[in-house]
Amino acid sequence: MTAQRLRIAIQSKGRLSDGSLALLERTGLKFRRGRDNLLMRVEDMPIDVLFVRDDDIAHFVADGACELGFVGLDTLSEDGLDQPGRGVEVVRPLGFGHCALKIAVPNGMAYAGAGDLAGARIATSFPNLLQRFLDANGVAATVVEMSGSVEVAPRLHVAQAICDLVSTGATLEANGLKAVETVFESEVVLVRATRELDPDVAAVRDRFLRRIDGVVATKGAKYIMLNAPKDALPAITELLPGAGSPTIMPLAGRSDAVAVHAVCQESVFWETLERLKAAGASAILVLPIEKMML
Ligand code: PRT
Ligand code: ZN
Repeated sequence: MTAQRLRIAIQSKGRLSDGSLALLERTGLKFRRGRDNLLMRVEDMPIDVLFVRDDDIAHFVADGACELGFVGLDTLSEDGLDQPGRGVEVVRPLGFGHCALKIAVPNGMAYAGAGDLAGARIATSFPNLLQRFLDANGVAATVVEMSGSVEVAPRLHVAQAICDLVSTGATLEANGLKAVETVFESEVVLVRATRELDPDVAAVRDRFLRRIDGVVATKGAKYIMLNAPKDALPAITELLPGAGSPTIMPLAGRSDAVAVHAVCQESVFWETLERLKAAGASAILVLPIEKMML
């Protein structure tokens, strides 16, 4: 009997595929080259990566075709798979694929609030999320479902408003539309099957999840080293962005100053360094972090 393998579904072709692959590569797994369009095998762990359409990812996880998936929270919620008892649960956000589902109307249209949408036709590929927003705001409008090119609906007089994903806003602008309401904020999340797994597969899953935690946690994290006068230590520690308790070490031949080392979870800007310097810090070094296991 062949050993069972952990299966992870990611988007095959689209906005999420590059980010998903890049994240997998950063976990240090060795992928077998010559990947076809459907499957990629990991050489050093019993893991297969399945390339599928984003709409199928969460369903595959729920139905038993795979154990983990990288999927947009928008798609997961639109399909109702974010609800308890559907066989899927969100493990963690993955920090890419950010966008927002927004309602937009033609630039020339006056808009004072959600009430102005009463009686309107609103075109969208996310009918459930839109309907949930309309219900929550007590607005009776007609949801017109479109599978793509939603932004052209007002010009075609198919609808007066649209509800679509926005990232830069360039598409809305190019189509003479303005965003007026945010219906849902999304990013890519890691989902797992809630069913009980074979213990060996569960062990591989847990090992993989720890690696993903390490990769996502190190994104943007920096290691700061500096020297500080002892009496400036409280002020300097306060300035370190997103650091837990820093390590304080003696400096050879100095009784008035110490070395401070800290992992900063947030971005470290030049302004931060300038403030640290002004507070008395010297010899400030900021280093990238390659791997982290918490
Ligand atoms: O073939 P498959 O079914 O796998 O792909 P798809 O066509 O369904 O999805 P795809 O690849 O277009 O999008 C997948 C996911 O990417 C979405 O579910 C979101 O979670 C995420 N995402 C992030 C986006 C955007 N940003 C985005 N900007 N998805 C779509 N858009 C579109 C939007 O619909 C609009 O047409 O980009 C346009 C707006 O972009 P801006 O930059 O002009 O604002
Ligand atoms: Zn899709």
